[in-house]
Amino acid sequence: MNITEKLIKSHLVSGEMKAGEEIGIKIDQTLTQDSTGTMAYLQFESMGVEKVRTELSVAYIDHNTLQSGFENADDHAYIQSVALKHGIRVSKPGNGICHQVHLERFSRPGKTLIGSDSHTPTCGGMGMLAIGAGGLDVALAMGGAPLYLTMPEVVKVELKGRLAANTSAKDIILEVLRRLTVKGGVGKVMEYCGDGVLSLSVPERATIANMGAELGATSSVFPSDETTREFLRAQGREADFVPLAADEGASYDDGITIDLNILRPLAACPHSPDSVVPVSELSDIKVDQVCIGSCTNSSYADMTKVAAILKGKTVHPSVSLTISPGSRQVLTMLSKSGALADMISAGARVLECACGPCIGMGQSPRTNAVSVRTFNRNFYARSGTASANVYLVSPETAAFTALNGTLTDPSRFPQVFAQTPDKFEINDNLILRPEDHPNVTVVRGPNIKPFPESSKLSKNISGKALIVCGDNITTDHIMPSNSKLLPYRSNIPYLSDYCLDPVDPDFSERAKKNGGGFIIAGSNYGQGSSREHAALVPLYLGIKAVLAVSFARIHRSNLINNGIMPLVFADASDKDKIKEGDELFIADAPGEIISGDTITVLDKTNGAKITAVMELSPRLKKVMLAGGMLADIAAKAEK
Ligand code: MIC
Ligand code: SF4
Repeated sequence: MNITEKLIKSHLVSGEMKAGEEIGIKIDQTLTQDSTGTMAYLQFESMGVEKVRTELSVAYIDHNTLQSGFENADDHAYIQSVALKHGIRVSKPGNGICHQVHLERFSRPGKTLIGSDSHTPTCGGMGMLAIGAGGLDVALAMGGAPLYLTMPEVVKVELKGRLAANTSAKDIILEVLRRLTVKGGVGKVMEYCGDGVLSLSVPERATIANMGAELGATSSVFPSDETTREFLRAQGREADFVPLAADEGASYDDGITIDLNILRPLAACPHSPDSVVPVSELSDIKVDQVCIGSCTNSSYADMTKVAAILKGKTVHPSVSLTISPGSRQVLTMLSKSGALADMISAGARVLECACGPCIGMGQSPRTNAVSVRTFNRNFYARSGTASANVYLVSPETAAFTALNGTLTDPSRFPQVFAQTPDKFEINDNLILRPEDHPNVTVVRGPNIKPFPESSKLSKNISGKALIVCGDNITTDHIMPSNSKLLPYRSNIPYLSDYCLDPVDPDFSERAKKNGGGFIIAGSNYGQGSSREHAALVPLYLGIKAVLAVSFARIHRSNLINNGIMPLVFADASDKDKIKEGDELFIADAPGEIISGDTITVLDKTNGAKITAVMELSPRLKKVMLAGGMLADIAAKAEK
């Protein structure tokens, strides 16, 4: 068996391990973050479970840390109290980005983890099966339910040789993205092997596993070896180590090989993580902003490389450089080692340990700016400035770029080395344990609004095609997130005014005027984040189905969980038959779901009969018919 099969087999509770079949796996650990967490906990509360049934559940507060009004602080107070009440640990704001802190303090090889954040696979760098999911799936797992998913195909990614000077783990995953694209990983787990893996530290492996999310992959997995043991020992957690490797001659569904020796620094160009070219081809581009951090590149190792590059120099006059260390552990160690002083002296603006600019919480660049970031997503308008051009690069490329003012290939410079400590600074005093807080009362400020409820699937469904979108529509398009909107993650009515705003600012009004309808889309609809709001808001607007060429995994589950039909064109060219404003009609949707896998959509405006596919397991058919997961649970409870 390969590693993925071993991890799945040891957690399998239902189904057969055949690619494409639905399987259920036991979940050992869960994580939530605050921007998806409020909804997840409201849903968890509605299930009536007293204490979580996982081995470990952690609620992180790391996204909405810009408290420009009472809203974010209300969310924090709600999350902290509701989590402690139900047996969940709380990582307070300032403690760091969920994925970095989880890797440092809680990740354990051989275990399963789901998180209400698409970059949860970061802990795949530690030999975990770590999967991003919608908040409702995480709420269910906290209640002890298995995670149901399609048995993935496993892709062998063989890394050969060693990285050249100032070439980075980030360049490895950018190379994978260049080859496979943002939809190349859908339905797959990327499993890394080869002698090249041996030379990568756990944080480097985590960078690669993190950005596997941009491939659309279910997860990414690394072996657990002596390097893993060393990392755990340095975190004071050697007892958590178990070895994990693929069997000799293990089989895989597909494979690619990357020769690290010839890999050169790469950059993802605007506006997609797969628009990858060598940095050396971009050297004429003048840069206005450089942002270093995010769950992809904010480890102590990354930060010490950046500090070494900046030491004794000054940031270019036209560049604003921000640095957000990934965790308080990283920040404390940078301050003790003097590396922080090197950054500050060079002119870096040091931000708190949080997601920050990655999700547009501050530091939106100026109009038409070029912003170079070590982050994982450069989707259109995500930075908060629609006209900005964002490039994704390694920490080495970012640091040299900040000094030079133009996109700079770091391999032209002498090698800089990361510091790899024998012992990390361990201080978990910002992680609250429920056993220390036995009598908590849940705090609900005025920003906490109930989530919209779905209703039983109607027999006949009619409505207008409200919008016809292109390929690769992200959840950042469907439900934008930035400093102005993130404070309203618990307020679906407010958010509904901004649905699909970057694609068409009139969409929301049109949807409201028509009492809902259909969304028509191209391939990979809903790529990117796990935010359930990209389904909850359309539900609130009365969207009955999304008819697309294909869907991203997490968003498809979120639609089903919320009773919205994810329909796939049987013939992709049929998409061109539907024009915005066409009247669409589905006769006897429940009957069609019960009897098969196809749904006929009639375009009443032009008479076209379009066949759409909706492959659902018997379990999901029930969910769809009931009108969503919570409705299905309620119906079962009534019985
Ligand atoms: C993101 O990077 O897009 C986010 C913000 O972390 C999201 C979660 C969210 O929208 O709250 C994700 O990746 O799932
Ligand atoms: Fe936070 Fe950005 Fe990572 Fe999302 S991708 S978890 S916003 S740092």
